[in-house]
Amino acid sequence: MIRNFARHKLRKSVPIGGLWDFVTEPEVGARNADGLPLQYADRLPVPGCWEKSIRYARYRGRAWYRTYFETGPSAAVRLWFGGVSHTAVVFVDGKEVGKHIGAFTPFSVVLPDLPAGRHELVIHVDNSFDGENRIHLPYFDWFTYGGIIRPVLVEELPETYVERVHVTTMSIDSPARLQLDARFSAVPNAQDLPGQADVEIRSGDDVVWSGPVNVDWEGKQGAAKAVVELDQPRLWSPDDPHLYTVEVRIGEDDLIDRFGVRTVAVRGRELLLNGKPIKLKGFNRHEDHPDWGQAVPGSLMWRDLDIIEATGANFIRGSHYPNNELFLDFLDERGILFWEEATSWQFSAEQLNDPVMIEQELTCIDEMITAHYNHPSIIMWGILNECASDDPESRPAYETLVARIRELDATRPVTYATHRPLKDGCIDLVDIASFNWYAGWYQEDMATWPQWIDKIVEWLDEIGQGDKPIIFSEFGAGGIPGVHSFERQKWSEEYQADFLDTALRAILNHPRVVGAAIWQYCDIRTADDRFAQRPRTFNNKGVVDEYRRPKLAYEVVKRHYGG
Ligand code: ADA
Repeated sequence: MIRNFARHKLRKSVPIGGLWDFVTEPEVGARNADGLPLQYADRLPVPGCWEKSIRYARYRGRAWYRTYFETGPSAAVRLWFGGVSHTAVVFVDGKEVGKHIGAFTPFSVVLPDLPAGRHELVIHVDNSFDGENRIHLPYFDWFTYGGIIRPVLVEELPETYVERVHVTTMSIDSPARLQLDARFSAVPNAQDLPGQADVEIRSGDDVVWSGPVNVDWEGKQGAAKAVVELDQPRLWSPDDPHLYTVEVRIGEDDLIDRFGVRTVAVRGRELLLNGKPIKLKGFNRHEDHPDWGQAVPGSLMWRDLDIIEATGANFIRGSHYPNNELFLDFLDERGILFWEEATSWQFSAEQLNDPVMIEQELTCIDEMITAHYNHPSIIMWGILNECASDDPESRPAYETLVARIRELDATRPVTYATHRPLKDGCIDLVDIASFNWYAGWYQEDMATWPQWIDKIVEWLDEIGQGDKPIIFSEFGAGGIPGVHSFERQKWSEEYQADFLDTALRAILNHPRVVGAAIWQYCDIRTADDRFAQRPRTFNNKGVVDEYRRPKLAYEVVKRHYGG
């Protein structure tokens, strides 16, 4: 399962997962003239994380994957990668054809004039912490796996093809107004650049809008824009997560995507969905499981959503990176609201002043928003989790990243999770003030929750930022599965349950707070270096453990969230 609907009727698009040849860098023997290995010691599943094969359970570094694919006659071949962790160099028939930094965003390589036939595909994958990568670092409080962690596709393209289509809801009253923005490309020696593309919008099987749209070409890049009016739109919402389909055809190529007709907005202290205030009750969720690492299969994603929804939650924060698009498809279908953020974790002001790292963050933002724009479940974009937002030296980085998000998407609110309340210096740049706070775990006593919320709210008012929605984007306590204590000591399931009971009562009942995201949904593996503060080398703040077995806290959350 790659996506939960067909993306094409015309374009040939073939998944090439399966067992690929594999060899780690130190095991490479003889190489060819281009430096590629001649022999591969092993075979590993793709998608997958190599740490989930016992031989490579503790391997960190560089490794080679190889497979073969067949193509028919076409003007170009596109290789699409859903995510390679965390750096990939791509070789086709021995030649380097592409490179990508960042584990969690899709990228592709287009090869014009690749002859029909059998081709060798080699990927040099790197999860080490040296080299050019600046956005996956060894101190993060989650484990950075190695491997081709998301699916791979081989696509055959004609001379002109659809790159993407973005659909924006401009207004929802009948007739709803939608803005359509489609982008096209042509291969370098394309003869004919069609002046029109055809668009069809469907609700279920009914075509509700169709028409030709004009395509303007600049060189080999084409763009088409149109305003679409829909009578009696069926709005997307958690109660009725209705999805429309948009199909774009140009010449012999097509692309199908799904969208929801809905608006998200901030009005003063309120967060509005379709013009009505919403309250977010949710969890932070990492993509991780002891058996699959970050290459979480679709069936587990679906089960995670069962477990989350059964608490009464309506919201997930995808901490701390862009999520697998299949998961986003599921959120769209189930009507669960989502905060998606670009990859980051506790960067210092010095790191935020490194132009290479900012470039990599910008690429991550570009790829995330371009690919995920149409998902109605995404109701806000996030950046820079717990970075040095209190240091004036960091401000330019916040300004640059927020500006890029607004340039790519003017419709969704922007936020970042700060753990520096009372001294943060960038909240004026974003639409929602989001706080990570751990009163009763890292700070003081859990009984101080109500006072802390008041203090944070007063401080926001004092700095002139009080007219914004407030989210508690993280709060949680470690509960080691199976550890019980009459004394309700830290690390026991009882302490964790008490903590969440106290924090949720304070957060959900506070009139100024519109959202809560518990840290966290499930226990996750963390970086080895964190062993001293993280028993089992896990972040143990999940309300279910790493195998999704409930802890005492799960029922407590359910009572608060109304499940
Ligand atoms: C931070 C961070 C999380 C996690 C959490 C914790 O708030 O954003 O990724 O590390 O703390 O468990 O301490």
